[in-house]
Amino acid sequence: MPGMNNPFTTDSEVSELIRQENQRQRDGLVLIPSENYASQAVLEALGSPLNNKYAEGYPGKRYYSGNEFVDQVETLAQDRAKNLFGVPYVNVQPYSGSPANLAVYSALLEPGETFMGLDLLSGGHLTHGWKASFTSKVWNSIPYHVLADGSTDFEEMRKLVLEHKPKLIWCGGTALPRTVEFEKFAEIADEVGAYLVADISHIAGLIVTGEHPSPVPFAHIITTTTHKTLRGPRGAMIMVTEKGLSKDPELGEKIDKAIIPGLQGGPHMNAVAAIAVALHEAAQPEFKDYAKNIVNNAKVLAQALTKHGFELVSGGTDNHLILIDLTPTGVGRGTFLHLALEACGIYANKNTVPGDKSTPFYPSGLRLGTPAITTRGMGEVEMKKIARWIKQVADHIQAAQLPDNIVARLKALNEFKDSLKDKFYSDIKAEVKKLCDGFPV
Ligand code: DSN
Repeated sequence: MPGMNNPFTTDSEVSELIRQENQRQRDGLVLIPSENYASQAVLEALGSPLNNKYAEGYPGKRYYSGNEFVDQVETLAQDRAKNLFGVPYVNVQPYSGSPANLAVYSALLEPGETFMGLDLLSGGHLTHGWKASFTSKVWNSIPYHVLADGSTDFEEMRKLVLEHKPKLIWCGGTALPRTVEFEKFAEIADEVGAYLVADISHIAGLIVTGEHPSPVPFAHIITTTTHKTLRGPRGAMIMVTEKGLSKDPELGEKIDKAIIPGLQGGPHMNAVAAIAVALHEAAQPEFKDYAKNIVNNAKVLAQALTKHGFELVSGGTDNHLILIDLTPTGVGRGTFLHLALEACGIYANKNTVPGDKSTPFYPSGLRLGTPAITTRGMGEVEMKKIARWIKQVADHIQAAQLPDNIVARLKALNEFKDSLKDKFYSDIKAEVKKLCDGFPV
């Protein structure tokens, strides 16, 4: 079967690009906290003939024929998710996280109704109501924020909730280094009878292993992608809890209808099968060790970075993710550091920090995480090495500052990109590759 190790031969151009991307993933340090290495079994399910099947509808109720086996695949994925998360209802068909979140809006709100979500600049997701997202154009978005130390500003949030009486409140985000306090969110949401929806995309793998508290007793609905700490294929799930069903016994059917015929056509049955495989893997005892190691590695990396003088949002981490605030060395420097690290084969991403004085395109922070390098088996020694490289690179680019003027910014960025051809970067890249060779994917 064609896979990452045996690219197909009928299209040499695409096949060669896949080979090169595979090599990049092996030779570099993937520190982007939302990326991971899915298992060969997951990749094979994705590349299987299930790709060829149309299965609009749900098991036992499809619009096309020939569903004997895909029905069983989808039921298996549903049952595994229900058991692993402890929920009575799940939909495994969303194409990815954004469509899953859109389906929740469409199941719960009429256009124009009010909802709340964490502001993007505070670490929320685009679909939690960012001004450029479709979600804030169709529904009325009221953002809440985090404080300078990275914790949720519950005082502000409660005030806004009581004032605007949102019908839906999102909790969770994409750049939160600390534990999400689901119980506190639930207390406030319950005061106004709002639906609490937990987006656990980043931490799903930590939740199923007990490394992060579960939102199940507190939220009505839970959405998650399946490719981050859960280490499955790109895809998503929407779950309804017992609490959700007691609020509205038809919530499950409403979500199902929001997905199809509301938003999507045929589910990607190859992805549904790969989700089933990933859920099976996540239920194994080894996955518990994996999740524990993710968190331990993140803590060690955070401590090492702090020792090197970096300022971390919230001062550290409780999970898989670290957010470095580069503001003390200049506003908007995340872009420069992320590019310089990329030149060394170290992949992290530029990110806004709470109260960022810059923009999402030129943010002042760097977001990094340990799920992918932990999959490779790296541990404390490697975390310390990685922290040293990040320090070396940050010191090397100290002079790079973001000009205020937009035209000057582009010029500065282009000059900076040119400077990355320097031997300083290729030397570190060679050392990074040497380390990676010791931890095969
Ligand atoms: N793009 C994802 C992340 O990196 O966190 C969220 O959708």
